[in-house]
Amino acid sequence: KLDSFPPGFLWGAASAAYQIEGGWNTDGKGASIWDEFTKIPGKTYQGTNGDVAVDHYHRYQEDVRLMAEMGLKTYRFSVAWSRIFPDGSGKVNEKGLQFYEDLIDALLANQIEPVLTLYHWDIPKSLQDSYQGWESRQAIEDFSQYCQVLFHRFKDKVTYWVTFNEQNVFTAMGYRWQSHPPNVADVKRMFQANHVINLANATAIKEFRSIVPNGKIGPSFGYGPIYSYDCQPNNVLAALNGEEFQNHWWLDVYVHGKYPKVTFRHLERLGIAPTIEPSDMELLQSVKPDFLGVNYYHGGTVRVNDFNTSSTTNVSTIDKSFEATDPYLMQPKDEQAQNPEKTMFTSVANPYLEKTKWGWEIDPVGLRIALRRLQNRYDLPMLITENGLGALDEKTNQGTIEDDYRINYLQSHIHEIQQAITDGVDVIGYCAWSFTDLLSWLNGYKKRYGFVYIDRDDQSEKQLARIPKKSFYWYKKVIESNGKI
Ligand code: BGP
Repeated sequence: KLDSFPPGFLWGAASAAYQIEGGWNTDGKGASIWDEFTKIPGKTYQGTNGDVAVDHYHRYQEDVRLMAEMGLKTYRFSVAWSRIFPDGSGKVNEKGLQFYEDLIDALLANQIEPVLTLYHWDIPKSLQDSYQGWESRQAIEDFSQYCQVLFHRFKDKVTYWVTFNEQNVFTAMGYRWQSHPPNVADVKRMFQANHVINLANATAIKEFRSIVPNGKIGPSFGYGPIYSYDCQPNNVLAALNGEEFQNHWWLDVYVHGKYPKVTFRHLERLGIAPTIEPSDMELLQSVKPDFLGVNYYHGGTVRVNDFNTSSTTNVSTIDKSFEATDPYLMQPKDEQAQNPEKTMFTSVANPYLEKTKWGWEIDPVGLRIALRRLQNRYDLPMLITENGLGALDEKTNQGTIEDDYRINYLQSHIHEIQQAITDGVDVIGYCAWSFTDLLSWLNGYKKRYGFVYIDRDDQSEKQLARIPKKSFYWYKKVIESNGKI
């Protein structure tokens, strides 16, 4: 029999500013890079954007009432930097601060613990325009100013703070794949911006220690455990590479203040390692988060790249200056520099796992594996800051949403968390993604995650009406029973 969840376990749900708030230029808010990016034709599904989103900015009281009805213990949300500093720095916009204060007060009045994310991908556009955002060290200073305003204002109300949401995702999507702003395709710039963000993360945590001495702060990382395709030793080695390149590359910096050696050397050889200034590593080593935020959707399966069968290999173009010792360094260097992991591993489908409609593998046991690996390597309390199922929910003729598939998904993941806790892992809470349906960055409003359905067809004055789904009532029971499901 499994142990029950620890007393005080933080049962929650999560969201992010751009995905729910709307009011994109209301009460003095400035534009963020997402306000701009979603208007570029072809970048998002059917051109959807967050101008109105689910209008949480105007309806937060109604949303908090529903959270209270559900019995939520915690709610994770993000602050839009451009509401606080419309131009990214300079003058504070009091109305923006007041909005978050009102939200936090409403949560506290209902005994809901706020978890405040400082950065969920929306740097103010003016900072992108004036100095290329995260590529400039000036962003460290401006981010720190912004954080300090929030630390001072909410230090007595908010205990849990998240610095950056999924730094691994927004740097890759934004600086490599051109599928997020700033819409860049340059791996060297990606690693440089990533380094600056690491410094911003460390600087913010340093400030936090003196301003909010009793608070808890940490990053939320998009973690997926990497599996080897099979037990062929070269594939096992590829999985080791994958785990380092996809995960430890960030987590080792957050927790141990250092970059993993194998990946760093590899990037150096390719001329794409970040430029590190003398005091950088000292700064990174001087701070440590209080907890790790873990966003879990799925892991990845890898094997060694077989360049003999790969169409991208043209043997005649191989640069003879390659280190001949490594059998996998078979591509020209400049090509490798744009695809640095190709010689380390390649991703393959896992034959044992089902997928969602969007091709995301469904792997509850992977969550237990994730928690175990993270506990072993980093030994910090963990808060699951996201986990959930995107689906095309439809209203029945009775106007209800029977999302049993979501209940099954969440239940199986919660079960694995319980197993991990029984194993000895320190998990302090679980925030399902998401509370209401919201904007999926690239997939628009049809990919729904919420416990609360947002009716986008309703043209009455009740537009964007909130309808609790079947999963809402199920999760309410999970919370009431502290996870005895
Ligand atoms: C995470 C993000 C969330 C959320 C979630 C679901 O990476 O932190 O903001 O969007 O993924 O992703 P999607 O909307 O692409 O299905």
